[in-house]
Amino acid sequence: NLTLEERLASYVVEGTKDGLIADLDVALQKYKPLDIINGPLMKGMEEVGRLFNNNELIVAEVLQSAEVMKASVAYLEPFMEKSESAVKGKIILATVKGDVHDIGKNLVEIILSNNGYRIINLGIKVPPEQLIDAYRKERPDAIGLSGLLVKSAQQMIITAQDLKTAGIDVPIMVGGAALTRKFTKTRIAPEYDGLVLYAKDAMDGLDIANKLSD
Ligand code: B1M
Repeated sequence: NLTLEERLASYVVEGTKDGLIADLDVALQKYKPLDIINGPLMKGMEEVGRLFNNNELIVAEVLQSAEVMKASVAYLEPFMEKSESAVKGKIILATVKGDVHDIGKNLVEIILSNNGYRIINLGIKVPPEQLIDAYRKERPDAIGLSGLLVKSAQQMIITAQDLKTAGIDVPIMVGGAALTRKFTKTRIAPEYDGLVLYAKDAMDGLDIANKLSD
């Protein structure tokens, strides 16, 4: 017999939604929505990553796990705290060129938009040119880049260089499992004229956005 927390992780690992919503409802009596995501569901996703790494899961199975995670986030979203504040700023979000992972980025979008930010989400595999066009059209207060592949860290460096060449110097926030705290400005873009800030998770991203908008 599994505990609630173990069951929640196992929906993600098994890639099944049978019983998911009922258990999310139970979890909501006990935890805040974001703690359900960052706790048991994330634990399941880490296990998926481990199994995938060991060739014990195939891409199609990982996709099903991703579906469970997305369905959970969608279900929990309306229960998240929202601030009624005036718009604090406009932020463009993108997963960098060559990278399709978007669950983390979309979580960042939810947290930021629930807390007073207008988000322009450009989606996945976003090349620098598309970011530059979007910047010129939207004039955001910051650009957020997400990447989960090791090569995405390199892509962020290229992106920051291209933004600089285009004369852009708004703060850049970077995040995703490909990165660590070391990825501050000196690593990503020593020559970039604006700030480059690393966010370890979506709440950290909100803290950074709030500091920038103060
Ligand atoms: Co892929 N994948 N995947 N994958 N996948 C990883 C990243 C991997 C670590 C798994 C592994 O091998 N252990 C590995 C990367 C290895 C590496 O580069 N060293 C990997 C690989 C290899 C691949 C493929 C190459 C596999 C293949 O095709 N052979 C392929 C890549 C395709 C491509 O991008 N070109 C691939 C594909 C996929 C799926 C499509 C099947 C699916 C993604 C579905 C989707 O996103 N729509 C998938 C998944 C689900 C994963 C794992 C298992 C889980 C990722 C996830 O969603 N986590 C992952 C292993 C792992 O991370 N443990 C893995 C949950 C999410 C909430 O966390 O995105 O980290 P995360 O976001 C966090 C923080 O990082 C932060 O906030 C969130 C938490 O609050 N954050 C930000 C993220 N972005 C931020 C931006 C910010 C601020 C914070 O500001 C802008």
